[in-house]
Amino acid sequence: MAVAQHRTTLQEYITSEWRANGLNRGLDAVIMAIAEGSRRVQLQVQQAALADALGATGETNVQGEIVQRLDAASSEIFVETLTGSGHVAAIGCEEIEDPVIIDADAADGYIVLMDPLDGSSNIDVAVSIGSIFGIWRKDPGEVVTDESLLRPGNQQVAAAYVVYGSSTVLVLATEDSVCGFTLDPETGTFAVTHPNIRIPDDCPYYSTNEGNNKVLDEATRKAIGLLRDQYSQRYVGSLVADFHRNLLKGGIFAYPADLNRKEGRLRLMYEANPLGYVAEQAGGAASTGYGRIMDVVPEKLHQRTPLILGNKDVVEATVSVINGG
Ligand code: AHM
Ligand code: MG
Repeated sequence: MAVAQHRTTLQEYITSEWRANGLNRGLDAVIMAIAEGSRRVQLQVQQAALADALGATGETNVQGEIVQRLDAASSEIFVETLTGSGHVAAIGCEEIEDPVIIDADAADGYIVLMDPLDGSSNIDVAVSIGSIFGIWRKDPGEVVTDESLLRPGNQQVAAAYVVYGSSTVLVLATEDSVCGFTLDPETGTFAVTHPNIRIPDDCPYYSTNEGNNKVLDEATRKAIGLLRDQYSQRYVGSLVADFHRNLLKGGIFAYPADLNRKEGRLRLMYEANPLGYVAEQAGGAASTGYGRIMDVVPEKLHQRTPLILGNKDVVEATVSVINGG
């Protein structure tokens, strides 16, 4: 095999590009903690069946959902690596009912909201899953409390997600850029493979759970019908994987409110806000169906939201139809 070219590692990227641009202090340590956690989680994902680590823990989380053993293991790993970064004041996690306050008055401290293992229904069947992180900066002098986690998405300073798929890819969005890094499983390092990600102008795909069609209101059913008429469907059932494909290839993801779930299915703070931030930084858009995701003022850590996410013009057209346009 030909010798691979040297690629900029995540650490080099942060050091050379971010520091030069006046990176928020301490954010580099938080990102490297996410990368280290992801490396460890992907090892567990790869080895889960061999290690008898698949299946459920027997517990349900705060949303009443069955906790898979890898959900719990991933949560523990990221809490450990983020705590070790020395710059995380608090963590909010899908699998943990209350905020985890690490260091309430940490200097250069951050608040991280995470879904440590997204796509739980795909864990046991070797289908792509992922991790999602929204990152907020604690105010100088602020002593973090549980309420401090309830910040709107428009105050995020960065967001990241990781796809554990046929390769492991970490996508990092800051106010400067969106960049993708692929894990080299032999060295355990992430290197730049997708610089300056912009969502393509074309939108070949729509991603939605068609099984929910029967519980949509008339306007939303019409909006989904228009997507069906125009685009090819791709639906993995892991939000991270569906979003990643649509970000690189063009596409729209829709999990709208329905008659049974007026509040939506997905979680605002650690699914919709971070991916909304990535989408917007890459030229896309994220909506509840009624307004911008990142402008929602959160009331609860685990609150749900409808989510329409992807190519800006297609998101806007879909939202318009949902609202009777
Ligand atoms: P999870 O965080 O418990 O894995 O649930 C969220 C997942 C998303 O990854 C995915 O988009 C959605 O649930 C799929 O839901 P459905 O099975 O209703 O289509
Ligand atoms: Mg999830």
